Amino acid sequence: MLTLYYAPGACSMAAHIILEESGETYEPRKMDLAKGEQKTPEYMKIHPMGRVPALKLDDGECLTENTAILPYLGKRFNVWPADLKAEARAHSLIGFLAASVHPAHAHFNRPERYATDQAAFPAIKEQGLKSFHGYLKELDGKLAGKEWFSDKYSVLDPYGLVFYVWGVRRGLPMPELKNYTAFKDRMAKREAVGKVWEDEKVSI
Ligand SMILES: N[C@@H](CCC(=O)N[C@@H](CS)C(=O)NCC(=O)O)C(=O)O
Repeated sequence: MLTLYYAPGACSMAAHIILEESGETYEPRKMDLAKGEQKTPEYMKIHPMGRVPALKLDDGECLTENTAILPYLGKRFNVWPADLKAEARAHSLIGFLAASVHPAHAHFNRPERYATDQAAFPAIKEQGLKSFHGYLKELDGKLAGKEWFSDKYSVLDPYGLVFYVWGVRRGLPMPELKNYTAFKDRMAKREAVGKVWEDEKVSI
């Protein structure tokens, strides 16, 4: 059985939604990041960086990083593009979300990762939020005339949804992003998304 280590409202929400939609029985292990549960020696054996998500596989091996976990779940549960080029595009989007969009947000949320001098924090936060907002606009553009990020529903969609939620949480003018907002509305109608949002106390 798969075990998902996740935290409310975190980027692990993508894997959480996919597992809920899979219909397969899995073990959800909720972590309290504010209490530092991700930094306990026990958890650091599962995820050496002390982050979520982590996915424990049926044989006990642990996968970390959305860039690995999401393709794994997508292929296992048939929510991954089959076509060679579409698959390459999926990797491209996951890379963009994990390596650009998420770190931009981290500059706002975790400035202490980027400077020891606290006086630098306001500038780091301001630029991080600005970059994050710019990336959200790019995501809005990618959804123009499309229902989902790929040709059909895939793991890209729950992952894309995470950053919409964060945009709302940061008070960005998300309704201005028409395609992204319509996408969020489509996602919100999915039963598993409602279930996960209830569990993770997401209200947007
Ligand atoms: N590159 C990682 C990022 C994981 C990550 O930063 N997770 C955050 C939550 S969104 C976390 O666990 N933060 C806890 C901490 O930094 O202490 C991935 O995509 O899996």
